[in-house]
Amino acid sequence: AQPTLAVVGATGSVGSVMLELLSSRRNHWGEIRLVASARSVGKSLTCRGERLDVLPLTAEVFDGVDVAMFDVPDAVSEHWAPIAVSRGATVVDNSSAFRMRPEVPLVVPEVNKDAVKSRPIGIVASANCTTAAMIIAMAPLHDEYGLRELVLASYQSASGAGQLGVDTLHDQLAKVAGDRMLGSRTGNVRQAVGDDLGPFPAPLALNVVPWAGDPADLGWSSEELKLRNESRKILGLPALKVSATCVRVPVVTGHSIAVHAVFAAEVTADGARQALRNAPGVILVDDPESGEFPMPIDAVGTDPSWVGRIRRAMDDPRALSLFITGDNMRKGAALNTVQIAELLATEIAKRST
Ligand code: 11C
Repeated sequence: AQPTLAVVGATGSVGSVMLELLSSRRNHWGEIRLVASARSVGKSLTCRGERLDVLPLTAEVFDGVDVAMFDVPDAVSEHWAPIAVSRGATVVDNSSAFRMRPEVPLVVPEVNKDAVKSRPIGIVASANCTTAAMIIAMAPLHDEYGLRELVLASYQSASGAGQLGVDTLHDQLAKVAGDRMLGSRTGNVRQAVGDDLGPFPAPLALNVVPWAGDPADLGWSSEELKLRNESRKILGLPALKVSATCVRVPVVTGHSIAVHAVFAAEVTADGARQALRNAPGVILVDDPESGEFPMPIDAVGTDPSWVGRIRRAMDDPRALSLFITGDNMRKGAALNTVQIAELLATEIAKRST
């Protein structure tokens, strides 16, 4: 029999991309159970062409479940993932609750898929959206040149902050549309947007906001520390130097990262392109003279990390500058989680033959 899958957080914005992926990728699953908080009960959603009722999050819902994908807030994962495990499921969690625990593998399948094999507490963590998009491109460059340091600036879209982020951006864009004075010395964007900033600390329309996540140590944001800590763990480089500035931009979907990477060996732009050309999960889009750059408007709805603007640093033969864009709802969230769940399904299928 094919394994049973639970999707916890099925009614959320990442949950809905998970259902799309489960409906369009090669099927690994027998029964699929859609699970959400009590307020979503009574709803039904389509998955694999079938209408399924949303079930409430209870311990019993995990009975008979082989793999449970979670996309819920950290505190919900923290509470419910161990309960799902106690009922016999292996959990693939997309929150940040377990990512840095030593006994939990943190997996981006294109980079470290073998890490899923050791999961002593039955939980596998899926990486942060910005980290996942970036690390897929940096891993092949690390294999080629030996990565020593990353200096990063992210350009993160509104959907990273959930449906409320997307709705807030659209509402603000409607408020500022047509007023050609806005953003100039005489037009006040804050006034036009009003006080309701949704999940953002400042207006996002006609602006960039150098803050994503929660306050962490010494002035860093949680999102910036995730990029550092998760990159180190996924690449197995505990001493990797990482300095990130995370910025929210008025883009609906698609997180981008400007990367300055320093390596142990000397690099060339052509060598880097060669290393990336056949790398899993990467698409090389690097022909600026014909207007080909990685951009969120093109990457949205696609699976790979789009990589381009590859240059050797003018002042350091061991450093590269490049730009990466990926769909934060797909590789950054739903797709990475689904890919990990599929690795587990394949393992279960092998075990039962
Ligand atoms: C954002 N990256 O764009 C965040 C959302 O650690 O999975 C995802 C947070 C995470 O706001």
